[in-house]
Amino acid sequence: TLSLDKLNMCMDAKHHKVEPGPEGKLYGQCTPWRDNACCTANTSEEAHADNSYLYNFNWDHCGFMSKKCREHFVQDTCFYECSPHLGPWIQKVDQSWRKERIVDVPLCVEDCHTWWEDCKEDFTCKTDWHKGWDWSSGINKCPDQSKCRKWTEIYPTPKSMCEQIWSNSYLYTSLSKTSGRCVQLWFTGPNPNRKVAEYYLNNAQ
Ligand code: FOL
Repeated sequence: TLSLDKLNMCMDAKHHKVEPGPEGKLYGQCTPWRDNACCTANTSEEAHADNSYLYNFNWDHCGFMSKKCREHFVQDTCFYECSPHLGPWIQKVDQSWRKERIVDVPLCVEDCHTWWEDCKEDFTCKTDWHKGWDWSSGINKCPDQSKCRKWTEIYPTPKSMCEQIWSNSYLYTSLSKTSGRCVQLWFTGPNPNRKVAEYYLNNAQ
């Protein structure tokens, strides 16, 4: 039976399970979610592959993405696909590939800053990676009018990257991981984001 438990639910999107639950084995960087996850083991494995079947998304659209930068995108994919505690930020959308999305999830400052720092020597061509690609080859390529440029020209600040890259999935905050009021992409042990969801559910934004 489907529950409407905002503190423990999966969004209705492309690869999410209907309900969160234990997975036993999740792959690589997705292992922190294994006790309670919205992703399957298969999705967790695909989250680590280039041009994976999840979205056929090509990280290397402006030459090779560096390993340290890519690790953050893998972590973001694990977070997006596996998190069971995003209820307060789930909204309905009218998109061909998903019925629900996350909006303005308050991201911890450390996670946003290290992500941007580890990518700032890389290159990209677009601020919003959700739309406007040339998909004619099956994977996303930069459209003609969008030239590859230095990361820092496209995203001058960590805030601009974290908020714009997935069309406001994340809200930039200056909150630290220890505050308990921002979500963490990187964690070990029990999922710290449940308490964050609880806080925002009781203190509606
Ligand atoms: N990570 C986070 N944190 N939030 C997300 O929303 C998210 N979404 C994805 C991956 N990680 C995420 C999914 N990424 C297309 C492009 C990227 C993508 C999913 C789909 C895509 O097909 N774009 C088309 C438009 C499709 C449409 O809106 O109908 C394009 O024009 O490029």
